[in-house]
Amino acid sequence: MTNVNPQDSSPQYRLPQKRDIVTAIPGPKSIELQGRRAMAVAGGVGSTLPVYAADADGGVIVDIDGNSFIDFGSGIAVTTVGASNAAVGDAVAEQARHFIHTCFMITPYEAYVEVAERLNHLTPGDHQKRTVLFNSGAEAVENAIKVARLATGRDAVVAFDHAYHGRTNLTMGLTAKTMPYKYGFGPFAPELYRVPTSYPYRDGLSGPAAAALAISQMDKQIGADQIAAIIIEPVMGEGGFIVPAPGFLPAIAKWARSNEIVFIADEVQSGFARTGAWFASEHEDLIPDLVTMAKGIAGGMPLSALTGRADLLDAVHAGGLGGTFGGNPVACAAALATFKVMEELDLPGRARDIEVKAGGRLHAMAAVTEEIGEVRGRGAMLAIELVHRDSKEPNPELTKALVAACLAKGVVLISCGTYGNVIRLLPPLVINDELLHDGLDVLEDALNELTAVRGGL
Ligand code: PLZ
Repeated sequence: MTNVNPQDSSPQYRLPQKRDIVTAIPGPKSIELQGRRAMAVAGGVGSTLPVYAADADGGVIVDIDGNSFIDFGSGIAVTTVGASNAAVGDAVAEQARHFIHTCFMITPYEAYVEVAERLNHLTPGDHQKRTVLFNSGAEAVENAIKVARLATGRDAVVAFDHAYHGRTNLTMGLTAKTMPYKYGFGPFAPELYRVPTSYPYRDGLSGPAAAALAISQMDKQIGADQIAAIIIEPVMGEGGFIVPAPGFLPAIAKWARSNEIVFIADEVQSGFARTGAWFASEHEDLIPDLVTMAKGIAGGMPLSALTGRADLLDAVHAGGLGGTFGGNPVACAAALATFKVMEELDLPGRARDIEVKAGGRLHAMAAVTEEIGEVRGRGAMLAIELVHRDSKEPNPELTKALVAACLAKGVVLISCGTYGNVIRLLPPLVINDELLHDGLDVLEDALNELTAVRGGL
């Protein structure tokens, strides 16, 4: 397990931190398991990669055939402190030996209260805050909307183009992309509206100009005094790691405030050190009314949170918020250990360091690769948007081929984007530099090979 070295506060690893491919990919055991899976697991569940995990630590995932892959995905931005962090594992085991569940709504316990205290402190702004815990990102988002509607007495909720907020009925309605998330699963909840976001590479607009467009639509098409909440990811995740142009988010937040609309920052993917700050909202000094969190919060244990203005969260009647498993004690123990590791290893600082190192490499690749339309992101939430040569036409074919080529060479990469043409880098923040560079070498070679072979097509 990844441990903290007491001498120099660097991560220590249990598994060898190396890329090592010993079979064809997928290997025979993964192929066999894939056959069993097809007969047992619902066909609607996808898996990006055809290899089955046996072990993971620091920056590597080892599959059941003994192949060691460099992990550039962190299970979609979750295993920020490593997939088997020793401190998190110990906290989980210790809590499990005492009690795994009592239900906070029946017999409460300290760890839940302590996580709430920590989140009230860690999230942006020093106003009075309250926290409620759930199991998934979608559940946190769903409850943020419930709170905003009750507190404002209004119905309308605004989300943005390219948004991703989850797969439950309400959050599907907020998510922008139909395939695979929404297709055929409607009808969706009423009073959900969508307005344009800021996507500098594609809209060419300044932050204030993009905000003016969104605000005008909200004002004219919905009516400011009808809107309960505006929800946005400060760095849009599944939609393509889109960083809005400077000034966009503050302008939207300011308009929300002046119209008593609840401004919700969905930090499910961007939170917890990932972007080089505890929360991505901090990069533009945003103080959201409500913040939704999940993914990296508990070292891989399922936990999510909604933190925000005390007056909003306390407006809800007692018993109005909850759930059987929400704030499970084992998950809370994992979260407290995770926060400690993030502080001890200064993982926000490490994310900024990765931005310089990996971001620099990606910019160098972009300088010689016409298919890279843009390099963007914050901290260790980095991406390249792939296009066809001499145009901004999305290139999902190259994206798919690149993911497959990197996997075959031992690098786990995931794609995203409304147009399926964005490669995202989300390494665990405890990955060492050697592995980071080795993974980027593989990406660079694969990119060179594929763009040369394709002759720019
Ligand atoms: N809000 C910003 O990124 C989850 C989903 C992948 P859950 N993103 C990855 C997939 O295909 O299901 C996400 C997010 C933002 C909310 C969510 C939802 O979080 O924990 O998956 O419910």
